[in-house]
Amino acid sequence: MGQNGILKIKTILLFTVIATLGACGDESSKSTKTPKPKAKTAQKPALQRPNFNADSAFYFIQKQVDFGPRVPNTEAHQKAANYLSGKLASYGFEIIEQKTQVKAFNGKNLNLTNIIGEYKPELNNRILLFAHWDTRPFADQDTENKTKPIDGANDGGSGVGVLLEIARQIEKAQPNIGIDIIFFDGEDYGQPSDDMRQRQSGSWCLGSQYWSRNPHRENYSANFGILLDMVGAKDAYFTKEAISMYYAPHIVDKVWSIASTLGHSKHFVFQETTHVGEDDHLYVNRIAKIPSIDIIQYDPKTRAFAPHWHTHDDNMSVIDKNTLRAVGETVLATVLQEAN
Ligand code: AHN
Ligand code: ZN
Repeated sequence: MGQNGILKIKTILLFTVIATLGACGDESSKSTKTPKPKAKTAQKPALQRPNFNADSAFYFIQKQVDFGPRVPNTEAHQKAANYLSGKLASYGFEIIEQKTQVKAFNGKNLNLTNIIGEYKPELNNRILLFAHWDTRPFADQDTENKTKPIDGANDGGSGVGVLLEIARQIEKAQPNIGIDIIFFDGEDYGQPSDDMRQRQSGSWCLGSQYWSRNPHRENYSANFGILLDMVGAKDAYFTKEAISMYYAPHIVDKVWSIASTLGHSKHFVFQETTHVGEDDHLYVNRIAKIPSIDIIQYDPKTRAFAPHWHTHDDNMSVIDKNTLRAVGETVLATVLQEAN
C-alpha cells in the first residue's frame, strides 16, 4: 500500500473515533453509520473447507491409466493429451497446447506437449498449479520387466487427477483470481542411475525446462506456483522439501498451515528434508523465476520415495482417496484464499 493509502485509512479511522465519541460515551455502542472502514481493514475470513470430490479425482486417475502408459511418441500418450486438453476446456479453461521436440538422454527425439489451461487470462493476479502428465518409459527400480513402461497411477496420474478435480471445482466457485494449470510433459524420461552412458545433467523435467525458457505468454508471471507430484498413495507424507524451502519458504509455510487448519497434518508433516531429486519446480523457480513449491511424497525414514516408485507396482491399487482429499482440499483452499 502506498503512502496515500495509509493516510487515507488513518484519516478514516480518526473520523470513526470522533464519530463514536460524539455518539455517546458508551464503549459498547457501535456506530451503524460507519461500516465501510471496518471492511477495509478487516481480516481474511476464517478458512472454509472447500468442496473437493476425491471420487472424482480417483476417476480422473483411472481414465489416464486406462489409456496405457503415457510415454512420449506413443499412441496412448497422444490420446491422453487429447483427453486432458478436452477435460480442462470443458471446465471453462482456455487451452494452449505447447508442442516441442527435445532430445532425451538416450538420443531419442521426443515429441512433447505441455498442456496449459488458463482461468481468467485477463487478470494479472495469478496462481500457477502444475503436475507432470507423462509416465516413465521403463521400470528401472523394479526387479522384473525393467524395460517395460509403468502405469504411473501415482507418478504422473495422481497430480493431474487432483488438478482436474480442482479445475472442475473452480468452474463452480468462480473465484476472482487468475489460475493457470499446466500439465508438463517429459518429466519422467530422466537417465536411470544404472545407465552406462556418461552422466547427463538436466535429463529430467524436459517439458518444464522448455516452458520455463519459452512461457506460453510473453512476460508470463504468477504470484507463486504449486507442483503436485506423487500425491495419491495411501498414507503418503509430504515433507518440506529442500528446493521449495530454498526458493519459496513462505509458500511452504502458507500451504502447510492451511493443511494443518483443515486437519491434514498427518500427510503434511512439519519436517524438512534435503534434496529429494530434481523436479519440475526447480526450473520454474530457477529459469521462470516463479516462487514454487513441490508437494511430493518422500519418506524421511528410508530417505526414499515410496517402494512402488518407478516399478510396476505404481498402479491403481496404491491410490487412496483420503490422500487425494487431503491434497485437493489443501491446494484448493490455498487458491481460494488468494482470491478477492
Ligand atoms: C529424480 O529422481 C531425479 N527426480 C525425482 C522427480 C520425479 C521422478 N518425480 C517423479 N518421478
Ligand atoms: Zn517418476
